[in-house]
This record gives sequence, C-alpha cells and structure tokens, in this order.
Amino acid sequence: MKIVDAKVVVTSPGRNFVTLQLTTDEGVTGLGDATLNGRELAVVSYLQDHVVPLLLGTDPHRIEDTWQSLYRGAYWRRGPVTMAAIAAVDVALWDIKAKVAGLPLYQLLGGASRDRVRTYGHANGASIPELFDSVRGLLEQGYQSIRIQTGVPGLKAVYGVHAAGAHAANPTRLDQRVLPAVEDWDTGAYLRHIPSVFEAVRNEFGPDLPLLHDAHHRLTPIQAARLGKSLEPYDLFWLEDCTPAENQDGLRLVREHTTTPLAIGEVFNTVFDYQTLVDEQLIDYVRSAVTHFGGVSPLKKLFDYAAQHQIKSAIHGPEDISPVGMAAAIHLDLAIHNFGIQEYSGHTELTNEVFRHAYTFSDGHLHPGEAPGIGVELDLELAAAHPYQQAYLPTNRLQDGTVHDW
Ligand code: GCO
Ligand code: MG
Repeated sequence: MKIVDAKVVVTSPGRNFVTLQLTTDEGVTGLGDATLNGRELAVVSYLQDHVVPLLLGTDPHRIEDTWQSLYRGAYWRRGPVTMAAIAAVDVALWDIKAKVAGLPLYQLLGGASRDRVRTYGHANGASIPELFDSVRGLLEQGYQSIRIQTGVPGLKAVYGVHAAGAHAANPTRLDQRVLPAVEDWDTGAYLRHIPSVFEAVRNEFGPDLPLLHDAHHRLTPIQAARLGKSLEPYDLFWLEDCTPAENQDGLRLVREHTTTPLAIGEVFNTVFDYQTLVDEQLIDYVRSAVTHFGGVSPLKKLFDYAAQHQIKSAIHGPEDISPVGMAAAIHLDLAIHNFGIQEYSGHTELTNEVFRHAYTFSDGHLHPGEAPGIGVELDLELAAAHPYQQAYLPTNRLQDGTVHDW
C-alpha cells in the first residue's frame, strides 16, 4: 500500500481548522487534525511545503517509522508548529490502519479499558448569578464535572469571561488587519476574589459536584501555592496551568504548599516538557492534546510513562481542537488504563456537518463509536464553502499596560 495523495484542508465553519487528508492507492483515506489556534497557516506551510513531498509513495502502515523520520529527519526538533504537523500525519496513518483492519482505532490501542469516557464542560460568568446559570445549563446538558471561570471585580475581561457590554473576545480592526483583542489582569484582585467564587458555587451546588479551575499560566509559583491552599476547602478536582508551564522547577514550590491536585500541559508538545513534573510527581494530570503533541503514538507513550507515577490523563479538548483531533483523543481515552477525564466543549452544528463523526456525547460521557478508523468523515465541499478567516487569540495586559501571560 502507498500514499498517493495528501491534501491540507483549511476551513472556517465558525473558527479555523486545519486537516490533513491522506489517500492510499487502494482508495483508503485517513484524517489528522493540525489546528494551531491563531497560527494556523504556519502549520499549513510546514505540511504542504515540507512534509507532503516526503509522504507521497510511502507505506501508510509504517506509522512509527514515519513519525521518527519526520521528527528526527527535520533536525530542528519540537515546537508547536512541527509537532502539530507530525500529529496530523500520525493520526491520519492510524485512521488508515484501523480502517484497513475494519476496526475502530481504540481496538488497535489495546481495546476498551472502560465503557465510556467522562468529560468536563466549561461554565463561565462575569458575575456569580451568570456563573450559576452557566453551571445549570451544563448540568441540563448532562455534564457531571464542571470547570468554573468568572470575572474579577474591577477587570473588564479576563480569560474566557467578559463583563456585559465589553467585547473583549472580539478582535479589533485596523485598516484591513485583524488585531488581537486585549484583556486585562490584576493578580491580587484575582487571588482575593476566586475563593469566594468557589465558596458560593459549593453553597449552591453542594459538595459532590467535581469542580475544576484554569489559572491559564498567570501566576508565579508562590502565588499559585497561595491559590491552591486557599481553594483546599472547596475540594477541587484540579487547578490547571497555575504557573507558566515552561518553568517545570516552579511546580516544586507549588506542590510543597498545597494538596489541591494540579493539571498542566496543554502548551507542551513533547515528553521532555514533562520530565521533572512526572519524575518528581509534581502534578496529577497531564493535559496535552493529540493535536499538539505529535499524535496518538507519542501521547500513548507519555500516558504510559505518567502511569508509573500515578499521574492520569486529561487530554486538552477546547473548541479549537477539531472533531478529528477530538475523535483521536476519545479513542485513546477509552483504551488507556490511567484515564482521568476528557475536556469537552462540543462544536457548532456547522462544524459537525463539515466533520461528521461517529463519537457521541450523553450523560456527561463520550464514546468514540464503532466506525472503522477514528470515525470522522470530512465534507470537502462544505469545508471549501467556509474559507480561512484571519484570527488571533487575545492578549493580556496589567492595569499599567505591561504585557502579561494570557
Ligand atoms: C483549555 C484552554 C483553552 C486554550 C485554547 C487556546 O483549558 O481548554 O486553556 O481554552 O485557551 O485552547 O487556543
Ligand atoms: Mg487550559
């Protein structure tokens, strides 16, 4: 069997997604997600200009060999652009192999280790009443674990939330250019406010509902330690990305001061980013996405390594992971032993029409379905009807104008 065609498809059914579609000489197709939010076209070029010429004529069954040759052969290793491109190839090859075998991908990864995959959803509210409405909406949809994000008094727009009337999530326009929205931040105000938010949520929704929180890399280690400690009475499922993730050593300080479980890793793209964190058991959940970590092959290895330290999986799954990346994640979730939880925000109807998928969500749980491969079909015509739109992630500034982590 040979790869005879490789298409890089960019579509924007509400937001941008990059997909690699490989086709074999026997007419079998495989899909991989290569979406890197806000830097999409860099991955398109990496794939189109540098990877596709290497793939044509190769045997799609040689997944590990192809992965190693793309990783080692480039000489320039790691980084989100490289690893998103390699991820798309890896997942497309697994999709092909599983289709040829006539099996859903999870069967090739060891078979099901559980019946279904538990998820968490995102509740956001500028104020406490808005937040409660958002939590109730998620509970009605069946979610059984909920991430809590709120506005902070005095700030117009913080990560994932903005006050009524402010449109921080929308980009500004200058001439023909689209520029990032700018949000604002004050760590002191945030640290003072957040414990009262969790107290209110616990009073309203009781002690049993698993609650999560994402600090989105905004704190220093000692600030994160204080936050973890102040949230202990509210029994969080986890505190996510409490410090900028590239400083692994910083997590030692956080860990010494709090028993709040810690999750990290959505911006990591290789196992080396986790070495200190896993070896010293400084975290409880590893958070990388299939899409940004080089695919199913290396992520499965990371989970096996993490398992030796009682660390569980929590694959990154916001809206900017396409249904292709989401499907690959759900197969992996079902198969590995040390599964923790899957982030799941769902996609718009239109996105689900462009990417028809076999995975299903009910009762707060996902299942990958039984279709051979990863179980996603890409509608090329509908994808083409929704072309790329330039877009950036927001940026973040302190009240005096200093750029801060977003
Ligand atoms: C999460 C994340 C995301 C990221 C987004 C950036 O926990 O889901 O923090 O919402 O901000 O993926 O593109
Ligand atoms: Mg996050």
